[in-house]
Amino acid sequence: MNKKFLDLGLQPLANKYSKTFKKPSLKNDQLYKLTVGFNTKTKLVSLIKRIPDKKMFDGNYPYKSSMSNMMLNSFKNLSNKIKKRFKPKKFLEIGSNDGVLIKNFNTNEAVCVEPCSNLARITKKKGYYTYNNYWNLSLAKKIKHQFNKIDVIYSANTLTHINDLDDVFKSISYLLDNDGILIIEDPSFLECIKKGSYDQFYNEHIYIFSALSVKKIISKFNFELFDIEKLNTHGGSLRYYIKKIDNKKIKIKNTVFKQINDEKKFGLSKFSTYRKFGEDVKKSKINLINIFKKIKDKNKKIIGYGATAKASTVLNYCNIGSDMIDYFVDTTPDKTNKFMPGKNIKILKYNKKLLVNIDYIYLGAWNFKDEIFKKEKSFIKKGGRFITHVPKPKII
Ligand code: JHZ
Repeated sequence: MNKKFLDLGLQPLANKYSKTFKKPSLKNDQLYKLTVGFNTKTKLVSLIKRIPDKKMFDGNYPYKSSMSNMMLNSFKNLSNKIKKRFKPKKFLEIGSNDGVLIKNFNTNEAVCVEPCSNLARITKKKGYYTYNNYWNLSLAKKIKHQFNKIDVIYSANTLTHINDLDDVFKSISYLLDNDGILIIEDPSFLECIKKGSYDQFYNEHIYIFSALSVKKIISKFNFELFDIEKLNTHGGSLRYYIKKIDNKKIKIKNTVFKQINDEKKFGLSKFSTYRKFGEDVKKSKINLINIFKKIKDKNKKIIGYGATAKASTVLNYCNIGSDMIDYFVDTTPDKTNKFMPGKNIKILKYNKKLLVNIDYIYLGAWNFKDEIFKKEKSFIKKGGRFITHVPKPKII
């Protein structure tokens, strides 16, 4: 039932930035085949080969959600909204990262779940009850024992990272109060197709959700969608509001029918749409490589901006290395002075001086384009240009 539609070749683990560069090898299990399939029955898009959790989410996870103003604002607004709309007495976040959302709650009203110990330590230090565990049924039982039921469970960019979705929703159903609310947000597959952002796929993103697929999975656990919000974070995400079917106090909003309708109209129920996306990605690769080659033929200097997991997919799929990109700049301390996964391109700590005498910047963090353009006005003023592959490979 899981029909392959996208082949992104051999890829290293994204988010594994090493201090010294060594070409990853298949033999040492440092490369894996990144292929993506569509399940015609469940409508779920998923990676065909999965990597064990422990290889990805450990005590050295470098990504911190607090690294951008856009995310700080988005989470601040959301916490106000949750407090106003649902008034939770006990709020739980699955995948609390560095506490970017939870810090807007009091320590006695919020509980964190975070498998990466370096991140769990941050929220623990701030006084939040933090379980340094993977999300699963035995953890849900432990939390229930300690706190009884939870009335709002929230998870952003996390559930799509967990292999066993049945266990995910079964555990949530176990812990969530009968009148409780589950809110999840993740990149939208519809936006991914519209934007040609194939780089949403890397080892960590086992699934890319659509409203169609979420509706199907949650129905197995007696849940239903009652509201959907469109977000511009992470290149276009959806925030799904979910309740237990037996809870009749909450009415289902039109946003749910509208999103599902839009997805059906676009063709997200049909394999042919996915197959076409796979073909478009091949063209995107050729066009991006041509842009880089043309620029390099003129001996111009290119650097990368935002050493994202997404950029790792693009560089490895398109085979773009240090012959094209001199270095990446990034604000994340744990990525500094390391190499892009699979490529001998160094990541330097962001500093405006690193943009001087640079002709082109490849936007690794294209999802923060507006924030970056605002920050780099002087680069643009001096004639500097950006390269992106979203929605089509081009120079801006
Ligand atoms: P960003 C990560 O993906 C991994 P990535 C993960 N699997 C996931 O699902 C998503 O996040 C949500 C830097 N930056 O958010 C900071 C600057 O240097 O697109 C980050 O390293 N300067 C959990 O890695 C990177 O860019 C800036 O001005 O694809 C952004 O990474 C800004 C705005 C960002 O996620």
